[in-house]
Amino acid sequence: RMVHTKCRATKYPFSEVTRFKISDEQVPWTVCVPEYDPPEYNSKVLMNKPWADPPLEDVSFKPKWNELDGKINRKSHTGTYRILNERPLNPQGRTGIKGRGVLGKWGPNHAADPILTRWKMEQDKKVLNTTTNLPILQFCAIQRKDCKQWALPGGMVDPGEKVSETLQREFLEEALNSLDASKEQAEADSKMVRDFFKQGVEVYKGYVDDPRNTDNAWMETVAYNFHDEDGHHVGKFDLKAGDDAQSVQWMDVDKNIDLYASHSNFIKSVADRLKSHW
Ligand code: RP5
Ligand code: MG
Ligand code: MG
Repeated sequence: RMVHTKCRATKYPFSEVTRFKISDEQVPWTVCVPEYDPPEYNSKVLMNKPWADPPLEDVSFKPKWNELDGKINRKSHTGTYRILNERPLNPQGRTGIKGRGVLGKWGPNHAADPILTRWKMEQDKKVLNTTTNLPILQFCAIQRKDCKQWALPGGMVDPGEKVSETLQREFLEEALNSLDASKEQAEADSKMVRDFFKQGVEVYKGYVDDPRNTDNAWMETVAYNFHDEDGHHVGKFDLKAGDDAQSVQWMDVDKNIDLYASHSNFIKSVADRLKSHW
């Protein structure tokens, strides 16, 4: 298993907080690091937000760790996480910062990522990479408004929501701008998406190396591939960025693409599965 790196970058996102520096070897909790003294950061943005947990000190807050807590899923895809001093511990190890940063939930924060793919075509033929001689896959990428990085059009699973619903909703919001579309357009798009998303394949379920992760709060996701083999379905959609996305495009799949968090690892699984150029 690879050690997380994106959530150890010096500066914590949307803050002036500097993470405590640790080496790769010092990441696992099982390795003793007596000098480890990370700063605590809890963003004020989370105060009184209905989608966010209360502060841990709040006496009325009694989270059920490692369980389905009402409508909030506090179970981890990675197995049972540890609780130390009444705080959930990041299953991947140290991040150089404690608290929950800007994440809404203590412990796992569940997301879902749709990976829509089609073949790169020219004059009705698949385009091959000149080095590997393998067909080039394209995936639907969005540019995040928050950090300007390219990413999958994923998002958080709402309390009580099914992952299959999150995948469709986030794709509609971020890549088809459903929140600003006319009622007619939004209905037509959601019907197309509902039909096309029937044939999804799970390619990843687990921890995400997200820059927002902390020692006590982290992202997890379920990523599904929805592949348009003949390019006649989503491959033809009129993409339009919306909500958290400022741009959207079909991006060529290649090992050198620099994506948000660990998204390129998920895309690699799709490239393997469809035997495309990587
Ligand atoms: C990543 O953050 C997940 O893989 C998903 O793409 C995303 C969800 O967060 P928001 O897009 O809602 O900020 O860790
Ligand atoms: Mg979103
Ligand atoms: Mg999003």
